Amino acid sequence: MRVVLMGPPGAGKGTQAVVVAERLGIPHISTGDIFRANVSQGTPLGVEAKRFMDAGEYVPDDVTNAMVRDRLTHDDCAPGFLLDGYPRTLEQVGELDSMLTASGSTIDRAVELTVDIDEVVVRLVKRAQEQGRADDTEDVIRRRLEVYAEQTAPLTAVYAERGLLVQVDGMGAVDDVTARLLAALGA
Ligand code: B4P
Repeated sequence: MRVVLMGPPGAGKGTQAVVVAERLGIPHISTGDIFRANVSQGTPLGVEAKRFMDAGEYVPDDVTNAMVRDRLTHDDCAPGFLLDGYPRTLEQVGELDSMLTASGSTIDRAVELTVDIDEVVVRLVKRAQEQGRADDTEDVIRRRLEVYAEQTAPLTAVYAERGLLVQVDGMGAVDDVTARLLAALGA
């Protein structure tokens, strides 16, 4: 199964993707996690990505697309994958389409985790206190929410037109959200 998981910052994408991917027996591919791993290792990709992430902006499409293109060629992606936080722009949707067309496959489901924006800010401020992530300061959280609304929210319409979109309520306890997600994916 090839799944795209969408939703605003703090919707619970990373939290849920780990459990759902394990249950489905497919790799969890988080572009945010790959960028953060590169930042902590000080690679050239990490140095480039950090400038954008710390400001709450998206990393440029060419950088992100090349990274995903490479990751999807790994053998563990043959049975499917769960993409967490990609695609985030219309250009990334087009690139993902072309990567999949080249391998003769398609996306099976695009899942949007829906949440109330006030709750998202509470979650991210809490994570900032617990983990000190550089992009979880209040100003940057606000900017990330704006960027999501401008550039990523419109993508749900693209997947809805293709009949692939399913919306899942991301509010409430983590386990309850997981159960709703698995049900929506027929797992
Ligand atoms: P991401 O790593 O994807 O960060 P995120 O949107 O904040 O989501 P995350 O998965 O971390 O948080 P979650 O909602 O699970 O991206 C970070 C940055 O990387 C982007 O801003 C961008 O710069 C760059 N980037 C990534 N992908 C890119 C792309 N495709 N193109 C360009 N740039 C890209 O959880 C948030 C918090 O809520 C956690 O603390 C969690 O414990 C808590 N939580 C989760 N579920 C909860 C629940 N049900 N109840 C209470 N708390 C909950």
